[in-house]
Amino acid sequence: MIRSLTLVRLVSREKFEQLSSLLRALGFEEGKGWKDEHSRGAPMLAPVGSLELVEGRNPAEPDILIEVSDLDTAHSIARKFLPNATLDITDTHWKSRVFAVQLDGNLRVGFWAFNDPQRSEPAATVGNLSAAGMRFGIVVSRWNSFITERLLQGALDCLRRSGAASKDIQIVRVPGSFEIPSAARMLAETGNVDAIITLGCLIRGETTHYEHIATEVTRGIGQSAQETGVPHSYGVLTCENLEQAIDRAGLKSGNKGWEAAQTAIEMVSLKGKLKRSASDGG
Ligand code: DLZ
Repeated sequence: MIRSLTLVRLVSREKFEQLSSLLRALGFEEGKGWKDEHSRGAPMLAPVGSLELVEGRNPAEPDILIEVSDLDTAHSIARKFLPNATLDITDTHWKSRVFAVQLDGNLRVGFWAFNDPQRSEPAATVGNLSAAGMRFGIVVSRWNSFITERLLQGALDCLRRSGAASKDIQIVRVPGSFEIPSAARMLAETGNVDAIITLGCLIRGETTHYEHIATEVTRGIGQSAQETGVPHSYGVLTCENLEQAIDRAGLKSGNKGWEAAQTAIEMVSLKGKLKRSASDGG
């Protein structure tokens, strides 16, 4: 298997120190150098390297291309080191800018950056927010129903607006939050839902063993998600008092039921994408 790629370029003895300092100033990490009776080497390490085959239009004239995070700063550093060199920045046909430096006889390097810096970031896999065709289970506790019914309405609103059909939403009611994990697991194991939205409300002031219930509910929901492979979203409010619960169920702090439904949609979509990319071989 490939471990790394090294491009070796011979430079003159006079230029060796000067070029190593320039490349370090431009941001290369200095690798483990070597020296014997005939020669010496100064590896310059970049965080990412690649060997790129191109067909058609050549992206740039130097055959070594070094991407930098800030082209203008790199350009002014190069100018300081090489005051007599021609170092014009030019636009490329691939939405970036580049300047080329003749470092030594056979060492010509292009420094470049995308015009839009976000293009350099690795592509991320993210779920989208369309719920069409997805099947959801909602497990909602009756305890503090004044709050949990609002969470349920928020979740249903989100699912419907995102394209879920009513026939694809199954609501399961349980006595209190403590029962949510076991009901969620039973539902997940039926294989009839793509995700589960858990909704409950624990209020510290009114619950003597609040900490124990909250810990157990959170752990149980997480465990059910991991062991069944069905995404579970967490819409169980853990509040200091009723006022805080009201805020989180539709007043000041939005509706956590709505948010939990949106999370569920995103996770179903993400799961589908990851499965497809795995079956496509990445
Ligand atoms: C017992 C209890 C208490 C005191 N407080 C709450 C609460 O604030 N929120 C909630 O969802 N459930 C509460 N429960 C009920 C427990 O979750 C559980 O339903 C019962 O202990 C029966 O197992």
